[in-house]
Amino acid sequence: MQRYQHRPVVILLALLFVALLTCSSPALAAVNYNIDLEGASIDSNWNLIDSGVTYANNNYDRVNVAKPFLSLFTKTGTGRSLKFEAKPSTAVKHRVENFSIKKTAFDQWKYYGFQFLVHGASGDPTNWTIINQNRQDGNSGSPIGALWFTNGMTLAYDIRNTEYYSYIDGKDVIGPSGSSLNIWQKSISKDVWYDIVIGFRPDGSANGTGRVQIYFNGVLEADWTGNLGFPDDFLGVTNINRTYSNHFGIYRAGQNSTFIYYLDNFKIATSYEEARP
Ligand SMILES: [Ca+2]
Ligand SMILES: [Ca+2]
Repeated sequence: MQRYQHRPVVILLALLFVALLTCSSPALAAVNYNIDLEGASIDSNWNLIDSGVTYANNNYDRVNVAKPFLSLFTKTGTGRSLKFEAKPSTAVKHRVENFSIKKTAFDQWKYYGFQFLVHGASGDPTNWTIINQNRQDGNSGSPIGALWFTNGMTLAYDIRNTEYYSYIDGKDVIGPSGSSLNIWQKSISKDVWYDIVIGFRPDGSANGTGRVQIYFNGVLEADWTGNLGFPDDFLGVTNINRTYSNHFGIYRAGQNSTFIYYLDNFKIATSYEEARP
């Protein structure tokens, strides 16, 4: 009798294990953030609050940009979007940006999906104009992933790694293969809403497992694999961390023209399907 007395406990544990296995798989994917701008507000410090989450401003420039504005202009004609505006000026840089997520770990997928429109009152960019960027923590250098207008109305996605960089923690240096690697380009019209989803998985090492996917209007247009981001101690910078922050808004070289951009249904998720705006 003695040897069988634990049998019900063993059976119960086995059932629990099976139940856990069955339930855990679908929970792996998740929408982390959903910035639909409905019921959102912008406080006096230019922080965005949507569905109880605060997206802190990263704005060092309140002279050459306008305060972000909750607009009635949307793709569907209902609800709210977020309007960003940079003004014409000869200042070196213009910045009106908010953080979406900070200290995001490397070696895992995040998908950043949103709708956007460049207003017809905007001048064609004449210098770099970033609308979404991933910046590696602990390095004040250029972004490791940037969605940007490089010149004119060509939207591009560029990445950086140990071969491609332009500025590392105060050292103005260009990588052996150039300042950044372009992996996608698209000609954009003003006054047209577009959908984009950026899949981003930095590795920050030399094993080539970093990956970026660009879905444009529902079509996979770029699927790039390689080294993405910087390893610890790169070029002697001891505080480079294998985490990054995502910023959205406008960050550009100073230009003598207006740039107005609308953003809506910005989702951050662990799969493309969930991040589709
Ligand atoms: Ca909301
Ligand atoms: Ca909306």
